[in-house]
This record gives sequence, C-alpha cells and structure tokens, in this order.
Amino acid sequence: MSQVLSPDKSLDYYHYSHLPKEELVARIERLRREKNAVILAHNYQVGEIQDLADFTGDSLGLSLEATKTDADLIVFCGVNFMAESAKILNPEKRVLLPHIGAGCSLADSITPESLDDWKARYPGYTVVTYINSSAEVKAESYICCTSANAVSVVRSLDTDKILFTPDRNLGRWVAAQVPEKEIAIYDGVCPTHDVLRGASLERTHGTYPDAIIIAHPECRQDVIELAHEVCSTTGMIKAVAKYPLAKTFIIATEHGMIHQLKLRFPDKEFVPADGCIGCRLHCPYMKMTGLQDVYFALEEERFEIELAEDVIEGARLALERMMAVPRDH
Ligand code: CIZ
Repeated sequence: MSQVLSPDKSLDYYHYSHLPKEELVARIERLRREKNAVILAHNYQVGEIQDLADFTGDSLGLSLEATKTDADLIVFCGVNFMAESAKILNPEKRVLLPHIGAGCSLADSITPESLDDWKARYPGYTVVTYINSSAEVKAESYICCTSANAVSVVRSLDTDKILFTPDRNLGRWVAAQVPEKEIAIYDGVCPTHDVLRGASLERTHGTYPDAIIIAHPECRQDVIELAHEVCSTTGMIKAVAKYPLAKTFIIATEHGMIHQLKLRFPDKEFVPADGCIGCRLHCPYMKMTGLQDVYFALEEERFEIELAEDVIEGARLALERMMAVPRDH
C-alpha cells in the first residue's frame, strides 16, 4: 500500500480537522461528485461515517457492491483487508483507505509463512480463509469465506478435510454446524469479540431478561451458547426482523452495529454486550476513520491500495470461489 504523502501535496491536517462537521460533509459531497467516487462503510464504522456512505454493510456485501460500481474511486471506510478485497475484485479501479492505521489484529495473526507451517501440519487439507486476512494469505488459500457464508462455503467443498484460518471462534462455530467434516482450526482471534465472556452476557441478560441475544460467530463458545441467534452483522438485521414482538435485543458484536440497527428499527431497544461493566465491544481500528480522513482521502487521493499482480490473481481466485456460494443468512 502506498503510504507516503508528497510534502507539496500535503494539506494542513490540523487546520482542516478543525472544520465544523457540516463544512467537512459539504466538502466531501462536492469531491465525491467531482471525482465520481463511491463511499463504502462497514457496519462497525462510527455513526457519522455510516450516515455519509453510499452503501453500508458487511465485508461480503461491500465486496459485492464494489464489483457493481461504475465509480472511478472507491473510498473504503473500514479496515485494510476490506479495502484490499475491493481492490482485488476491481483491479482496474483506484481504492482508497482513508486512515492508514486502520488495520486488523485478527488479519495480522496469520502470515503466508505461518500458513505454510499449518499446511505442512495438515497435508492434503483444503484451506478456507476468513476474509479478515491479508491479500497475500488469501492468495495462498483455496477459498475465502465471511461470517455471512462460512458454513455454506465449507459445506460446498468437495472434500472432508478443511484447514480453517485464522479465526478459531468462527472455525469452531462452523465445525459445529458441519460435523460431518474434519476441520483443523488455526489459532487466531478477534480480540474485540474474544474479550466477551458468557458470565458478562448473563449479567446483562439478568438486567434485560426478555431480551433476544444476537451474537457474532467471532465470539467465544460460552457466549454462543447463550445466544438466540448467531450471525454476521448483515444477518443481525434479518435476525431482528424475525422477532416482531420483541422490544429489546442484546447485541454481542462491535458496538458500531447498534447505529445501523437503530436506524432500521427505531422502535426497538438495542443493548450492547459488554466485556466489562460499561465497556462496549470496541474495535480501535474500525473507529479510527473520521470525516476529516474521508475528506483528505478524496482531496489527496490517499491512501491508495497497491498490490502485486500475482497476489491479486491468487486472492481473486479465492474470493471468486467464495462469491459463487450463496450466503448463510
Ligand atoms: O464480515 C465482516 O464484515 C465482518 C468482519 C463482520 C461482519 O459480520 O460484518
């Protein structure tokens, strides 16, 4: 990824970051039109970025949106592996990640070298890699999956031996749904989800005993066992719609999702599950991108995702195999 700003092009960040919100939004709107840009935002982004976006969703939905767009610039408000996926699927387009620091510790828990070690331990196993991974790791995998299609992806494979990487919680959830296959699971986690314990969720449920619990499959087993529904963020929107009589929902995923749920279901109450009293599940990387970063991204056309051609080729194959499989929910 190109990370260096040429000094003559650099804007005065301090000055511009103090512009009022309305002014920043107006500038973004003007640049979006002038540059024929589309703004995609993940469901975990801060509310004002979600509100600004042309499309919000999970990484599968946004990847699909990226393949349909006729925009010249894709501004991906999310974390780097998501912007990389948009680039892989649209190599002829320019894809920008507004904040250079927006990484993912789960994606960084696996490298091509560590994947090679696991492949050596499990010869003949087919590698299924969660989309939360670098382009280089995707390129070394047979197929990708997201939390919205992981079960269907594993079921679709014409093999009984799977090496699932890198999220062990999602891997365990998939293995429970597909017991007929032998699934070896890599040892990575999303720290934002993994911090939540069943005991904390029970405490919250004690305060809201009638609430429906919806959990992300990146959560630990003790959390999953308490949940009424387990699904991706997009699946959560469909899950709430399944309970028209329920008033309150406890949401066990990154708290940005609650903004999206409140927009869609203004009459319902959404309670964030918390890892410790009063602390919502918070991904620091997802929350790095602010309006000023989107403005700078459009103005200076930074930070552009650049990937080697062979990496794009390999990773695209793994993503395209995934996209041929229908979603779980
Ligand atoms: O697949 C994604 O976008 C992630 C990381 C979570 C979700 O369920 O949206």
